[in-house]
Amino acid sequence: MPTDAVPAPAQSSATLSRRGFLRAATITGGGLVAAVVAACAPAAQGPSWTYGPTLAPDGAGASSPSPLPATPAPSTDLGHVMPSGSPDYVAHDAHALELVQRFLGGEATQVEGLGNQPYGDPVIDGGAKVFNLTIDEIKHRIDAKGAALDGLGFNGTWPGPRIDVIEGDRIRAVFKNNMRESTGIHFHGQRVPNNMDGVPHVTQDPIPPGGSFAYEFTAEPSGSHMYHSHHNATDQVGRGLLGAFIVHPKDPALRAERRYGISQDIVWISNDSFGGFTINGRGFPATEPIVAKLGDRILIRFMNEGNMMHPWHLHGVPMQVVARDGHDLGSAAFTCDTLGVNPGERWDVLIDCTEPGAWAFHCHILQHAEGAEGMFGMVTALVVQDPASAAIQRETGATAALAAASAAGSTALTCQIRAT
Ligand SMILES: [Cu+2]
Repeated sequence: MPTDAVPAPAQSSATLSRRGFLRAATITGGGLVAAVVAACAPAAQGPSWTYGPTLAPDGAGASSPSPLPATPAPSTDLGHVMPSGSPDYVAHDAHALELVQRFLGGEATQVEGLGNQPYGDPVIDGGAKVFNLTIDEIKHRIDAKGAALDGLGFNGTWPGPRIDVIEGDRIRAVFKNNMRESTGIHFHGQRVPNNMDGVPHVTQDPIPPGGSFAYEFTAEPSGSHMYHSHHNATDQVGRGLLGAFIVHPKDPALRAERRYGISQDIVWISNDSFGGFTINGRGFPATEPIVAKLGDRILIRFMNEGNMMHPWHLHGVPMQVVARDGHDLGSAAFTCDTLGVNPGERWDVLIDCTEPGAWAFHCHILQHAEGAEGMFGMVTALVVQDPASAAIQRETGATAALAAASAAGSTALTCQIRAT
């Protein structure tokens, strides 16, 4: 690869991409909720994320115990408000199950306006890579059922397009303000000339409605960075004026796909303002799952564009933290299962997908992730498929015969879940 070429974000080598996973889940139909991976190993016991069946291999006559946890008996301390068997508990379980079904049913692909899509090839002009971006008032959906919000977007999406460049590239980013209010755009983490810093009344005049501004600078340092509004920012960033600006190292050997052998390069931008608690502009159950193959190593670039710290917790496998704010941690790299990401910070983590299953991946401030109506907001899942095993299909109700749908073409098992 020539050193001035922008590497495309690494694609999943999994048989099913994230979207493919959801499509497969969606097209199964007939009462199926989703096809969930070759993760259904007998050892994988637990609640609905990693349900473990006790099934006949052909699925015929299979009768598995419900993988959903039994309604927990309330303890006698501290005034539980939902005593066992109460209507509140029944309603909670029904809501919680419905939300998981919506997630597994592919809601992420059913809501228009997915952000974070690669910008693509820029125009080259006088040695500069030119990125043309509009700043628009948009209607944005956090999930499929909530009302469309009066959001803001770059090129019509929240987050805006993912921009990938090479360290040392000359960048010209031209923003056309189509909003009815002024703005200014800051490239967060980049060493820009002072007059390109994007702070209205400090380094430039505001970009008025109908106006444009070209930010020109040399892309450095490398790493995970962002671009966002720096004007009326609580409102403008909170409503969607945020995006990822990835600067790949000039030395190809240092780029993530070669250095770490990753199969996916994933941007994860959190926000917690106008649209509630979101990952890449979406709240559970419309968040995108991460789908990988057993043995894959993936890279996640956490970016916090919100106003609160969010401790991201991954079940099943640890995270290796290799960079902060674009700066390599070197020998200070560390391993954890919960990583707090403060507003403005970016953290790069590697995940070795060594354990098959559907692993919950969520903010561990519980008010940001789960409540009396079930999970919401900052929740997704890392789905690790084992191509050598059978694919699993999941069903609510106990009557429908499930078709084999193994991505690997091997014998399908079926998981049945009793509807609550
Ligand atoms: Cu949080």
